[in-house]
Formats: sequence, C-alpha cells, structure tokens
Amino acid sequence: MKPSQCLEEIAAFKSAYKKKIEEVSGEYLSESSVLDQYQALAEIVMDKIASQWAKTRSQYDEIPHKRVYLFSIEFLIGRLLKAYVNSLDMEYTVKTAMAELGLDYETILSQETDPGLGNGGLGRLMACFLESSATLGFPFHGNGIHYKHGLFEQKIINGEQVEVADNWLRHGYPFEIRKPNESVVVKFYGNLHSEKVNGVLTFVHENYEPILAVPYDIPIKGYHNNTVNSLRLWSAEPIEEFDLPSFNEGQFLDAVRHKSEAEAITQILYPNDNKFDGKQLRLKQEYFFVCAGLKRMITRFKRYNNNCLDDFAEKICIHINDTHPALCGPEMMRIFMDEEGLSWDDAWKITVNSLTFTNHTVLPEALEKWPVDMMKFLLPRIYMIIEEINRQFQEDLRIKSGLNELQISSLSIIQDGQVNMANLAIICCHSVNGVAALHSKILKEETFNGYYKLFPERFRSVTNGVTPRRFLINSNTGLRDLITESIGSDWINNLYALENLINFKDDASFFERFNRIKLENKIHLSNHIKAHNHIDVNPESIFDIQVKRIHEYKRQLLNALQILHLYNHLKANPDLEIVPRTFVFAGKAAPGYYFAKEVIKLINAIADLVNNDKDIRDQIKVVFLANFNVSLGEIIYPAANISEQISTAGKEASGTGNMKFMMNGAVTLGTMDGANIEIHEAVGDENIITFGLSADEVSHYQKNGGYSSVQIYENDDRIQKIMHQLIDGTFGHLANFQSIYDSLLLYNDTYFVLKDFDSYANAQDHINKLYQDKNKWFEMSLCNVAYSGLFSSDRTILEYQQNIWKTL
Ligand code: GP0
Repeated sequence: MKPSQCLEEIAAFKSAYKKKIEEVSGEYLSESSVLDQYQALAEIVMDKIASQWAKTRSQYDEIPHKRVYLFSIEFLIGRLLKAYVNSLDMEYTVKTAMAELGLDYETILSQETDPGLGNGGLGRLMACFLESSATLGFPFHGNGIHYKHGLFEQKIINGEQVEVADNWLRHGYPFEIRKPNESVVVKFYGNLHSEKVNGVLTFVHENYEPILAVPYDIPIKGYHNNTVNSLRLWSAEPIEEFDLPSFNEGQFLDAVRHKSEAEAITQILYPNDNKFDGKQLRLKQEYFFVCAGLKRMITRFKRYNNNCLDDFAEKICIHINDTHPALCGPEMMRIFMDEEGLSWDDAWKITVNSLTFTNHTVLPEALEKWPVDMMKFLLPRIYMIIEEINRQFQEDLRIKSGLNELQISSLSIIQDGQVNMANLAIICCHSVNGVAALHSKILKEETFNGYYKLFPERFRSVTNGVTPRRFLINSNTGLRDLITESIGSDWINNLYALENLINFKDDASFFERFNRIKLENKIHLSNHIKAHNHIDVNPESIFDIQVKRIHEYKRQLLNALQILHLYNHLKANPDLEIVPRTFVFAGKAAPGYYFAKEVIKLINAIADLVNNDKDIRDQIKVVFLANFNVSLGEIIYPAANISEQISTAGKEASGTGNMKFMMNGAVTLGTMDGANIEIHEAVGDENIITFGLSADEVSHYQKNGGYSSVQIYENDDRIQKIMHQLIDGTFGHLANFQSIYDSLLLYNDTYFVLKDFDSYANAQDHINKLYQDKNKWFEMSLCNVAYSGLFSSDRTILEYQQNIWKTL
C-alpha cells in the first residue's frame, strides 16, 4: 500500500470509529467508556467480516466442495478481536488510528471476555482446527454448545484454588449472531410405540419433552484471505416461555420450572478434563447438540441436493471429536430411517461412510460409559437403535470373524449394563485416529486392539498441531517481525519455511535481537506476575514454565518436589551459585479433584517458603499464576525458556502446549511421551532435554504390579528429606500434605513420580549448565523455532483432508 493510501485509510477509520462510538454509547468519544470503545471496535470489525461471511457462504453453495462438520462439546476459541483485526490485515491502521485518537489499543482489547467454552487441550485443538481451515480456505464448520457459563474462573486464596462462576456473556458478546429461525426441536424422555406404515414397521416417539435448540453463529475468519467459516453453538430454550396451561391454572411455579429445566441443558460446561463424570445432564448435553446440529445440516443438504440423500457421504463428512458426540451414529440412523424413510441398510451405509472419529486419551477413567437405564429413559429411540447396531455387529462377527463368544462380547457396545461410547464410535465411523504417533500406536496395540484386528484399515494417526497465527504471529510480535525481516513472510502460511532461520545461527546481530526479544517478553510476563502475585522476579533468570490442567499424570508434583529439593540443596550449600530460575505454574484443577487441588496448595506453599527465604538470595522464585486461560497463555508462551512436558510416559495423548512453547523458542524438558517424541525427532537430541521412563517401561511395571516406591525412598536421602517435609510442619502447622505423602509411599506412586525423580533432577542440573553457554542456548532455542513447522495445525488439517476426510 502507498503511504497516501495508508493515510486515507487511517483517516477513514478514525471517522467511522468516532461515529460508531456515538452509535453504541450515545456519547462522544471523549465521554465514552473503555467498554464502549471496545464495543465500537468490535462492531466495526464484525461489519467487515459480515460481508465476507455472506460471500463465503454463497461461494460454497455455488461450488459444492465436500464439507466437513466438526462436532465437539468444547471449543476453546480465546479472545477474537485482535485475531480478527490481524486477519483482516487492519493491524497497522487500527493501531495507528487508536494512537492518534489518544486511546490505548491493548486496554481496549483487554475488555473482551475470554470465552471459556472448553477445559483445555481438546477444546483448544478444535479452535486451532477452525482457524487453520479458514486460513486454508476450506469449508469446515464447528458444531457445539452455547454454554451460558463456561469453565469457572480460578482464584487463589490463601494458596488454595477457589472457583468462581464464569459469566462471559455479562456484557453481551459482539461476535455471535443468534439465528432463531434456524431453531430445531430436540426430544427427550417419553416412550415408543410401533406401527406398520405401508407395511413397514415404524417407531413413533410419544409423550416426549420437547426442547428448543437455538443456534448462535460465530464467524471464523481466515488469515489474510476472504474465507469466513462458522462455529455454530446451540442454546437450549423452552419451546414456549411459559407452559400456558399450568400458568392459567395458577401454578406459576410449575410454569417457571419448565423454563429453567429447559435452560439447564446449556447452563454450564462440565469442568472435568480427561475424566468421565456420568451425570444425566451431561448426556442430555451430548444428545442435544448432536441432534440439533445433524437435523439442521441434513435439512440444508436436502435443500441444495433436490431432496436426495444418495450422495450425502460423498459431499459431507461429520467428524466426532472424542466420544462426546458419538451419538451422531444412532442419531443419523434415526433421522434417515424415521424422518427420511430410508431402510436400515441404506441409512447405515451413509452413516458409516460420512462419520470419522478422533480419540484423545487412553486414560481408563476418561472413557465414557453410560448406564443403559439412564440412556433408555432419556433417549428411548436412540437406545433402541444402539441395541440394534450392536446386535447386527455381533451377528456379523459370528458369521465372518471366527471369534468366539467371549471375544465377541468383549467387543460389544453394551457391557455390564453400560453403553461404551468408544466402542459405539469405532463401529459407527469409517476412520479412527489418535493424536500423536505413540498415542495411535497404543490405541492399536492396547486400548482398541480387538477392533484394530477386525478393521486395521480404519486406524490412522494424525499428530496434533497449533495455529501459528494465534500462538506466534499475534502474541509474539517481536519474534514475528524479526523472522519476517530475516526470511520474508512466506512462513506465515507455510511454517516449514522457518527452517531458513537456521542460516542465522552464527549471525551476531540476529543473536542479539533474538535474545532481546525473549527478554522483553520475559519482562512483560514479569510485570503480569508483579501485578497479580506481587512477586518480584528477575527477567534475566531462566523462565521454567509448566502450564496446563492440574492432573496427576501430568506430574506438576514432580516439578514441585524437585523445586523443594533444589531449595534444600541451596540451604545446605549457602555459597552455591546457580543460574537464577523462575518456576512458573498455572492451570486449573477440576473442582471435585481433591488431589489436584492439594498439588496447587503444595506449589503455593513451596512458593511462600522459597520466595521469602533470604538465604536463597533470590536464586529461585516460584510463581503460581491464577486462572490459566487462552489469553494468559498468550503472555506466557513467548516468555518461556523451558517448557515442562513431564507426563508419565504413555499417558499424555499428544500435548499441544509443548508445540506453543516450541514455536516461541522454549526448549522442552520432557518425557518421551505424546508429541514430545515427535518434537525430539524434529529438533534432534541436541535441542531437547529428555528424561525418565519410556512408555514401554511404564507399561511393563504396570503389568507387573507397579514398582516399589518405598525402595527408592529408602535409598535416596534427597527423597527422604522432601517426603518428611510434606508432613513435618515445614509449611506451617496447618499445612500438612499427608495425602500426597500417602499416594507416593503408601499407595505406591501410580504415576512414577519418585521413580523418575533422579533422572528429572539430573536433567534440571544439566539445564543449569547448558544455559550458561549463551551461544549454545541461543542455538537450541533457535532450532526449536526453526523446526516447529511440523506442528502447525495447517499441516494437521491437510493430513485430515488427505487421509481422513478425503476432501483433497
Ligand atoms: C484429552 F480426553 N484431552 C481428553 C480430555 O478429556 N481433555 C483433553 O484436553 C487432551 C489431551 O490430554 C492432550 O494430550 C491432547 O493434546 C489434547 O486432548 C488434544 O488432542 C492434551 O494436550
């Protein structure tokens, strides 16, 4: 753009913005609040997006590419305003205009709520998929739930997690459009009766409870292109505001009850990560968005395909994100048979040929199993179809597989009075994939081995990825500009081009700038820490960071115990000099997860001990940042030197935080688990620090009754000392970590914390040495950025397109 054009654009923006402020607030700019200023900017941006949105929709309709619908119970989209501005290529205009108007752009952006419509990795991955697909210009739409309250807000009070209800819709949400005319009725409970219609046995659902599903659409804008896809979130409402008959009878409370029971379905996101919690309301949520999403999509498909469903599976792919939307299988069967009049066999062909499924965990406690009685009561027709799918599947096995009855029943969808949702998903989908190479291997060899032997061709692997637009380009502008100045801008749409950065590994001025950018990002995080935790940290220290959900298998405990040991070591050796370290933690624990909450408490107790001990001379600092969410992540990832990825091997399906850190130049300290293995392969042994048991070793111990943690304890003074400190009043007479002590020694340390302790402590020691060599560390950090190309979700989406959705 010519400078004169640029000036014109800025002037035009300024006058449009001033006008918009008046529209949204009825005040002049000078009188407006920051919230008004945010609202006005959001509306201007939405106006720009709306026209591209309409255009994308009509182009998709004209040229009917195969489209993919992604069903997920979580979409953790993060704040959108900055992402929209940058994807519209308006960053310069908006920033300059704001500055000229005397406004602070960052403050305006911070007015936006961060919608917490997901728990962690799984929901965030879906948001990355949406962004990458739009950037690739590919028709891909999300279907999920419009939770009134997203994931709780975490406060840390007296060192403990306190949950506060989230209210992301408090000031309204400018990026969604309610579409009441596209509402759908979803039916729960009731009973079935069968009748012959034209000689065909049909099932009629009676006495059900109807609930209205109302969609809200959020635009998903591609980066620097004209594609705008949609994320459709369904909200539950009563069919009529008040149940008139009861109202007229004067039973006011009954009438209101109906309304609140309907709305309850989409009131709140269940706050569990990697854990199944079999509440009936959750099952209602699962069916609710599956039914509404499919119904709308099939209606639309018929409209554009002369009412004919024949080539549905050639034109549509429905992707099931984990098993939460696995009722897509039976629900499609129901719609095709009961509403569209197809035969079982025709309906089944279309169903299986259009459905694909991703598994995200092998933890047994996370696998969904619904009690048959609950499902039958809530969804009588769906349960009946599941029974029939299962009957036919088993019948088929008897004829074709040569398996015995015991083997056949081990593959049943219904077992011990429960519906096994993973089994349902595998049987209803033509593709099943894991999210990293090791994870997919475990699925084939262990978790789903029986099915793998039956349908080897269904099983695939696609390693996760993250969008570089959100996690590097928009959140680490210093590094972004340095990269673009060094290698041009191709990398933004082809992350593999980052490899060209290797040419700068001996370039002194690049070295200097690269380090300065990291330091600036660390200062930025230090300011956040100061403002929120009132702790002074040294930006020159090593920033060693573990941010993710708090979970035993992720082993925040291992990190905490190692810090306690390091503290003991410094106390015992008062003259010892180490490279100063700042250990940063953040992450939420499920409200009912006692142990995880104890770990948070322990981390904060260690922080108090260490940060306030003069003997430590500020050589180490420990910080627990409250309320980890996407926005906080955007401040944290660019500031990290060390990325802690220390799960018990075999337990973390992939991890995606590991990729976000890597892109920003942090060096992984990790176990050989999930995508860490692929990061290791990409950067080479030199540029990652690995430690601990392998997945095979863990699995070997597990099959042989575990290992003896007591034996390790008895032979290691360091471990004896820290174990005692958990219960001897070190953290004050009120803080006693008996449950942690017991889990490690009495209950034999299920997650191999003590087993890996020595190897982890050595790795930490090694880092202390490595970091002192500034050139070496720079090279390691640079290699991590340079080889992060593989971990772009653009690559992930292309693989799904090629191998799974067959849309290329
Ligand atoms: C997996 F089963 N994940 C689940 C779940 O309930 N929640 C969730 O976030 C995560 C995995 O733990 C993961 O390893 C993975 O990368 C992510 O799903 C996306 O595949 C954490 O990063």
